[in-house]
Amino acid sequence: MKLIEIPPQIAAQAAQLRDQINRHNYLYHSLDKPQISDAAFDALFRQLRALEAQYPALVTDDSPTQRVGAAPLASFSQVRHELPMLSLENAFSAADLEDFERRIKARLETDKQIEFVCEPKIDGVAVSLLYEDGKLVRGATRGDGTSGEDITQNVRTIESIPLRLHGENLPSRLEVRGEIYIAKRTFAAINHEALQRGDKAFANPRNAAAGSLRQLDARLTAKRKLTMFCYSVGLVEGGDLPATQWGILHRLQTWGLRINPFIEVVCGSSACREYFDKMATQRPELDYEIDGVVFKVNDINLQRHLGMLTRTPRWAIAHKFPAEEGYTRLLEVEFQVGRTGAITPVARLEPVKVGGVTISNATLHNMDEVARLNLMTGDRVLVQRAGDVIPKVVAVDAAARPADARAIVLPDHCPACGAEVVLAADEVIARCSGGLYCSAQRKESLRHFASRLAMDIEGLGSKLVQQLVDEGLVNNPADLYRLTEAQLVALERMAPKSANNLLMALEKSKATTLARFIYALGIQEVGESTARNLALFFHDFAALRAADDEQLLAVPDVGPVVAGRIRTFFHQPDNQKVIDELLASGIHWPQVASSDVDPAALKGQSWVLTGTLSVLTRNEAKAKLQSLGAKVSGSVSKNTTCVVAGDAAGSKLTDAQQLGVPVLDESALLALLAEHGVEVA
Ligand code: I6G
Repeated sequence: MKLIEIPPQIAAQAAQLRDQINRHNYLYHSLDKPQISDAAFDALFRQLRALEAQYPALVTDDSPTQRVGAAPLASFSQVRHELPMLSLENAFSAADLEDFERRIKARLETDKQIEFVCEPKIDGVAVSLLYEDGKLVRGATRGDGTSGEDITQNVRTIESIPLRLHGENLPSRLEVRGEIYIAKRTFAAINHEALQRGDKAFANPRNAAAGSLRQLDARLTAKRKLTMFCYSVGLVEGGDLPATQWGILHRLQTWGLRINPFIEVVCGSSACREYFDKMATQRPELDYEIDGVVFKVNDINLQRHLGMLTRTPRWAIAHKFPAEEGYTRLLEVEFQVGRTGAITPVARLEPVKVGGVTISNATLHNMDEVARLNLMTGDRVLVQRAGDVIPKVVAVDAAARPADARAIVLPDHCPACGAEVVLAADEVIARCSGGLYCSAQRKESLRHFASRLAMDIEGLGSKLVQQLVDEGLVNNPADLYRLTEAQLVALERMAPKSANNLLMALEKSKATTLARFIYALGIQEVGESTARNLALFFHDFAALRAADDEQLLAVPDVGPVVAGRIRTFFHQPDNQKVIDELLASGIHWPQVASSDVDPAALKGQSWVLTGTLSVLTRNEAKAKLQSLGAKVSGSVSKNTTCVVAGDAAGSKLTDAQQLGVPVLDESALLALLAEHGVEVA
């Protein structure tokens, strides 16, 4: 290949453009003080891209044009943190804060006031960034604190994270820690789009940020507009940092990293409490979720003196906010019909602002919950948003009950199809008995079938499903694959291009996995994780269809109720017909690999899971242990073989320590599973 020589003035121009872009990025993202318009910034960016296109040898991997572009990964690799990423002790009251200060003074044997750095605690995802000679070389999740996932390609897409640090006295290796998050406004837009597509909304911005960082294709992460506040350093080699927490944070800022603008230094625990109250007032106005504030001893030498407990530093504490609440009036209760006919009461409320968010709906879960609350329409109710965006009614102000309050009565007929509503003796959930005759159930089943974690049919959201069902074009999932362009363009607001896109998305969705297909069928009680276990166990769909109770009960996570649901589903003639038609339409998946897992490797052992795991969900960890024959129990006894302790593990960990039961952290569990051939990616 002929290399084009780069004229020196072109190289200098590219370097200058890169510096300008990095500087304006810093002014905009880190200092929140933009000096040029978006259009002027875009013009600089376009110029640099044009030069790099003309002279590809100019491209460096820390060029601002190179944030997105890496090929999608097959899986994330694990990263061991050279210094563990700790957790924080929690305080819930002024007394806890006073205690914190008292312990510090006692340990330091001093009566002098202690200086604390205070900052908001961002409700996001903790990460570590490693810079070598100023260049970002690795991004990793906190994971279990000992090891996390390598998310370098994903953090590179985040514009507030510099690909190269600037300024003086950079250490040769510097690990920066902080919280990646999604702004409230961006979160609302992401959820709006998800709902339009018919996908499930994220429960809160933290889940949205975590989900976005766990994308194997960094181009998807780039679309999510994540950002980051840095709050401390980990590893520092080949350079010195200031001797105070405050100084370190501001040094990070001069190097191009983003720190929170509300950081303050105060003296003593009562000033800390004042800061807490101030941030609690400020909280609704912030464009990001915070769940409390963090206090750290400012003097790094004192921090060193104080040292650490097993998982938490003695020199820092998180003071958490209580759940946000507000009173309003229950205007009406509506009954929604889900995919499996479950009838859920939903509270329609007089709009009320709680934690800066206007709430006008809340779930009431089921009629037992309505009875437990002693709730009547017209009541004054207390609504809570506990970090989550799905609010709930937590109490009734019985003294304020109006004279015309009305009892809430479960309808005896389905509000969508009029079929009888039944409440089985052993269930709390009432169901519409209309089955597939109920248009609400049909719509919900189709929405589920098309959703992202099921067949992932792009463009087939709730609105379109509603149109297709209402027009009588689609009654079951197999009908989707029979749709024609002519039928689609005849729908209101459906342009030929959209019709074609949908047909292409339907065609694309035919190449799936066995686990997704099983999940898409919407069998009651068969969620994503059970569908995966069924696929791994049976490998073959025909074998699953024909499975008897004994075989089903051998699948991890499947008990008698779930086994019964699966058998009933596959015995139903209507379901059999739809499945045959789906398979005939060309839905296919790669053969599920037979694994070398020994299903009796941990036979006779009893395991307990506690705390929050970060790589696996608790259910996944449970299923994987069960796939090796272990029993997973909810409480620790002297017969427990081992306890797996995640983050913020509670009394089960203490029980294990007292009883001398071995305790593993998540990374040790992952290693054990991998040793036994269980996939953990
Ligand atoms: O989880 C955390 C949130 C915020 C932190 C933290 C923090 O500082 C503002 N700081 C430390 C040292 C740790 N976790 C371990």
